[in-house]
Amino acid sequence: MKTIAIALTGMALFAAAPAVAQTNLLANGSFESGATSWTSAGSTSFTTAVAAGVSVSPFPTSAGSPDAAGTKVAQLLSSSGVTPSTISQSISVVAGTIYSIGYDLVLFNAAAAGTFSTTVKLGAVTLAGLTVASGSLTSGTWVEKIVTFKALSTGTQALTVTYTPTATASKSVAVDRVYVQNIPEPASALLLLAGAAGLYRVRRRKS
Ligand SMILES: [Ca+2]
Repeated sequence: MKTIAIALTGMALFAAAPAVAQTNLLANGSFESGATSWTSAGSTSFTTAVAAGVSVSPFPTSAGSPDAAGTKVAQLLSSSGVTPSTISQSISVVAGTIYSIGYDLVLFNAAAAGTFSTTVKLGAVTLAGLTVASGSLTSGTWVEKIVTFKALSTGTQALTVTYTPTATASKSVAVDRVYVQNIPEPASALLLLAGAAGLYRVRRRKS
């Protein structure tokens, strides 16, 4: 009976805890399902990293993304002039909640003329810490960008990654592991730990 009680306690704690951390609020944030769940404009391609002429590894080891790198990326190109290319996906955010938002990107087609900048917006807000200029990138080396963001209103917001080239044959970028995750409040994290401890004790008793 005692074992069952502990198990139920553990489950109750898990159930009481809010959204589990390390879950990406974006679907298909690593583009392993191609364009699924994303809206795109301009010149974009959802393809293998090999086709983009870059390697998918090594990624930064301090990655904040919950998604595996996999084999596919989103390429943002400039083959239709200097029109910006965008990928975007809508998510629900809650006022007062703090989110961790980030992505990985890599420069390819480095020999091309021109430059680009890549920016990320949530709704109408530009997430300044996620802006990358091509001049700061080394071809073939993945860079990870992360910011924290506190939502000021509740509702649906589009997360948009925009690539803005300065020339038709501009250097291009591949993007991977785009994510938005809740940062759990300390109380939530403690509840999760307590739940995990309860389950661990049950397993110990059964073995
Ligand atoms: Ca991927």
